[in-house]
Amino acid sequence: MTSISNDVRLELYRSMVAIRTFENGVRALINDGKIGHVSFYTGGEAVAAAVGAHLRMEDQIGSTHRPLGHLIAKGADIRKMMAEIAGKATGSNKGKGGAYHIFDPDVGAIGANGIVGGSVPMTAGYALANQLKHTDNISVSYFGEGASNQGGVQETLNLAACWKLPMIFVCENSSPEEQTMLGHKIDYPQLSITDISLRAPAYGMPGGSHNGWEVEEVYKKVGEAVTRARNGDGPTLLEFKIHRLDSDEESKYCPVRCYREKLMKEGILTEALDKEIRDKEAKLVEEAIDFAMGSPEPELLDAYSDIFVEDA
Ligand SMILES: Cc1ncc(C[n+]2csc(CCOP(=O)(O)OP(=O)(O)O)c2C)c(N)n1
Repeated sequence: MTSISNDVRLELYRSMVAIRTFENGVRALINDGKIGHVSFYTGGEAVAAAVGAHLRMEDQIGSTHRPLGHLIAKGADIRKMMAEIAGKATGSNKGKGGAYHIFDPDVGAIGANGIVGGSVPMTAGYALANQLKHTDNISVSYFGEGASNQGGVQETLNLAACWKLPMIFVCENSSPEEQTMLGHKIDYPQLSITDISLRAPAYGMPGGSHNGWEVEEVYKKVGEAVTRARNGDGPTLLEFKIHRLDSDEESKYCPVRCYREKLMKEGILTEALDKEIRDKEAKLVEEAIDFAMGSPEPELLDAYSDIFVEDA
């Protein structure tokens, strides 16, 4: 197995800290009564950071109702993101999308979606476009374990396998399967369907289930799937088990904490470097908050603009 360079390892850590810091900034605004509800990504940072580290700007991601980590790891502008969440005219989508429908096409973030499972077929559309244009760009579709049972998601898995679409299905599973799927009760020899990735062979694609709080494990598995997709070998269904967490780093399943401890043990991260990384991300988030809070509300009549594409 190829080893991960120390530069990449530190970048994975920085990316996770960036996501956590940004979401904690959003939490503070909610607590101050300055913005409304947001579905947080906290606990999934290792997945987004690892996926983001493998993708190019030209690759696309389709996201969920918990999109902030996905977008940050894809390189989205956090000032515009913060303004979008605050419903301001300077936001990524001029304040019309909010946290649940945040897009940043400049970096291939082609849509968070408040409809559970809604972005999965759309992301396959981008994969099909990449294929038809004969590029080796790929698309990554994030969804949750609840979304995995949506009809559109199942249809997309099937079609993506049949058409060998250059895409990766990334299921972030934060609930015990026993609560949502009865596959574990199945009574066939050697078969117990408790992992969502076990649906992959049913559709004729590779897949696997892994710890989603261990960033290097995620990075390696995503890397294999990215190579497959770029080489024209079709899609992969990866399931990452994660734990949805609060703002702090107390949990043993906190990806930021796990990785900080690992990198410190190995002498790659020091207290001083950790502080430098955190201070830098905190300053960027502070600037994003100032930008968002100082930005104007959209004009009422702007509600009618940017609805239809003209001269398409
Ligand atoms: C089509 C649809 N049905 C129901 C809802 C209400 N809803 C919002 S989040 C959610 C749970 C989604 O679970 P999952 O996909 O596992 O994501 P998680 O929240 O666990 O990350 C539901 C049912 C919705 N937004 N869209």
